[in-house]
Amino acid sequence: MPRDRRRVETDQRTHLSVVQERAILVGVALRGSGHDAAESLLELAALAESAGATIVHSVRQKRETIDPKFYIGKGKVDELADRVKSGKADVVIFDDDLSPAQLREIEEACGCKVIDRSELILDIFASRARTNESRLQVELAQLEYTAPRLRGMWTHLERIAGAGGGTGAGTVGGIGTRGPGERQIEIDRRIVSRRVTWLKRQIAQIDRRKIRQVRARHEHFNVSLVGYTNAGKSTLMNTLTDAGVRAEDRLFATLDTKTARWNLGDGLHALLSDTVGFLRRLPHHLVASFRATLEEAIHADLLLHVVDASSPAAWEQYQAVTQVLNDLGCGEHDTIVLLNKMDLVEDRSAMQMVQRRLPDAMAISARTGVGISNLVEAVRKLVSGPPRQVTLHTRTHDGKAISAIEKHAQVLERRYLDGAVDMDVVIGSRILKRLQVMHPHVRATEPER
Ligand SMILES: Nc1nc2c(ncn2[C@@H]2O[C@H](COP(=O)(O)OP(=O)(O)OP(=O)(O)O)[C@@H](O)[C@H]2O)c(=O)[nH]1
Ligand SMILES: [Mg+2]
Repeated sequence: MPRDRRRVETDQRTHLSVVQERAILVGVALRGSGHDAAESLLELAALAESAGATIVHSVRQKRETIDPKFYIGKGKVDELADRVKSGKADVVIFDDDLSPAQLREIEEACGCKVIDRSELILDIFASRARTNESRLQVELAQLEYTAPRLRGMWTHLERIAGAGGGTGAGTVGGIGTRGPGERQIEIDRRIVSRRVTWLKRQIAQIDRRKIRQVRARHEHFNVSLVGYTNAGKSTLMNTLTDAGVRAEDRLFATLDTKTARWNLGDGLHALLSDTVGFLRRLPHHLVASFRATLEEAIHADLLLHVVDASSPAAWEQYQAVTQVLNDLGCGEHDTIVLLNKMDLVEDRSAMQMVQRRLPDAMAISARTGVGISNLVEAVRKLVSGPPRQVTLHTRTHDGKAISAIEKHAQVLERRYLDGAVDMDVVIGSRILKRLQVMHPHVRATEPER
């Protein structure tokens, strides 16, 4: 397996199985912080399991302030060390981001690897990245997060390297060591910064190509699926198109965008793109690196914001996604909110609360197809644009233009004169624009009275 190649060289072993790590999770509820630590810890558990860990224990602590040295305080760290021993844990995962010094102190006290929330998320992305584009994006995010922590993390890195660390994005030495951090022990930090510069240049090139690709589709109506990870975006993509994308019950199943034609009936269509999912407190380096991947959403004519209505945290997830969309500069885009997984909703009252706050949201199930025809109808209206009454002028021998007009418009009256035909029609304003792109000689004027 390529991801173990470096370890084999350093350890002189012939093969290594993928480590199924035993993890202890730690969450801190800071008084007045306003974030729900219990809910957040559940999400951390889902993330850790998505990364391949087995959770042996979760620790939650209420605090007034954080401890500068140990984050959770010396007493709690000692308790944690006992838990590590008794649970035979390999890794402790914190739900917050720790300083390099805190990581080192806690590792020392617990005698095992300690990683924080951002490192875990970056690690999941590293293990999921399949295309060259997403690999470069993840590596950049990892280097930018890790590099500033390098000085303080020297011993931390040495210890991981001693245990046989990985060699780059996509490599593995257990959770949190798939990053490029380990190989920097023996390398000058200047090399890291050179690599960062190189990665940024590569990504900028990809960005430019992507922007060209996205712009080339401007004559179509572009729709992007956005939403919290695991909300059902890819499942909906498969229901609406024959894209056949991967949909799975795990976080961040999709890292690469895919675009497919969505036939809306009666000759209308849109291009539909699946995108990477969002998460609360997503490391901002990751969002910055994945900007190109989110280019589809940035330039879309319409966003379909998919919400998992069966989740008790549906409203918080909706807000987290809205926040990231605002940060990306697409908060003002036309958006239809889709309350998905209606077939799973048990707690109607929680869902009704969301519906009261979002009265225009449409209830659907990507799995059973409930509500999909209403969605298609709503999108058809947007693709057509608001109806206008106009007079279209063309030649009687231009059968193609005439049949296109007859197909997409409601013809009220026609007048023939000297080989020309004038047609009074009602037509969607967007369809009219597209019709004129396809048939440039068709003129439109205000209706003759
Ligand atoms: N019961 C039910 N399950 C659904 C529905 N939509 C999606 N799912 C399930 O939810 C899980 C996640 O679905 P995906 O389509 O992979 O979610 P996603 O939003 O693409 O997730 P990421 O790519 O990880 O961001 C899968 O197990 C789907 O089968 C639905 O309407 N009903
Ligand atoms: Mg997906």
